[in-house]
Amino acid sequence: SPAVSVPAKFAAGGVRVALIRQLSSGDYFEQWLAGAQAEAQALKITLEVSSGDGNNDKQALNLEQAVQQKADAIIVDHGFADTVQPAIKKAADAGVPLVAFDVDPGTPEAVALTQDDHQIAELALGALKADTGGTGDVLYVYVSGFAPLDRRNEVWTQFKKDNPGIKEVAQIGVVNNSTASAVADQAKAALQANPGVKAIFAPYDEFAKGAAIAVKELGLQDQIKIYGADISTADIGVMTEPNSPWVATATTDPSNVGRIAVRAAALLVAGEPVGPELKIPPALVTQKQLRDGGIANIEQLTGAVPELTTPDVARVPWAAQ
Ligand code: SR1
Repeated sequence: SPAVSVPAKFAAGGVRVALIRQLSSGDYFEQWLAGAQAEAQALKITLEVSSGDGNNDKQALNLEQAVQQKADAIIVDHGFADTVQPAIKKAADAGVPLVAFDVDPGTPEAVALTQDDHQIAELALGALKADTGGTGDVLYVYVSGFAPLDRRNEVWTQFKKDNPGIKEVAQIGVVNNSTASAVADQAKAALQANPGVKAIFAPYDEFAKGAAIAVKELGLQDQIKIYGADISTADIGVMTEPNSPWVATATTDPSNVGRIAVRAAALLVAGEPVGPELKIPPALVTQKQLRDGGIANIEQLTGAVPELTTPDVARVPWAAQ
């Protein structure tokens, strides 16, 4: 049974949390939202969701509206520092509790929630190094400005210095409402221009999916392997299909991270302590592990890799265990 009684405002179902998103399309963001919604329902929180759909000014406006509408707490999900930080500051000045996921809030008053992006890149690149022996032409997929991708890029930059046999022959990347197909088009062109590529570092699942489409369409599955980030049931399908080039991904459980964001917001509303930073560790998931384990979906994966579930992070003391 719960360690403390349910705060009255939660018991009455009177808590409103605004979730202010930069992006909403794609497996990662859909799973994250599903987790946030499930946790909100469990805690009797009304989650008011908006998305900028890639329009950063729209996201900032949504954030300002949430302050005006007196949300009990605000979760900012992704975004660019220059557009969201002024609105985050207004929210903090108004005393609204804040959780910032995958964006630098620019103020210590907001809880900064991240996945361990450095470890995500290190795990994926460790697999790439093991398979390539630390030499060979590599295609890199990256878009700057997204905090998690920028952190993964720091690791890639150091990795290239530490492994001079690795040559980045091209960098591609786009983030939009159809990232995978846009990256597939770019990857096809890059691979045709660089016929010696033997690995693709694509640390976002939409990037990895796009890269896999390109490799398959060019018939290069025997030559090129893909090292990605993130996971979904659809991604597991891509990784395990016959002759798939996507051999490893470093990932959290996205829905678990969405749950944590809502728990952290709930704790702030209740005046309970939450660390200034919450960093969720990833695990490396390989194609071999998925195939050998007969793992076909996220539920089976989290059963096989229980560390992807982190119930002690931002645990809510009044919630049923
Ligand atoms: C466009 S940023 C995409 C990344 O955000 C989250 O951190 C996911 O891990 C994804 O790779």
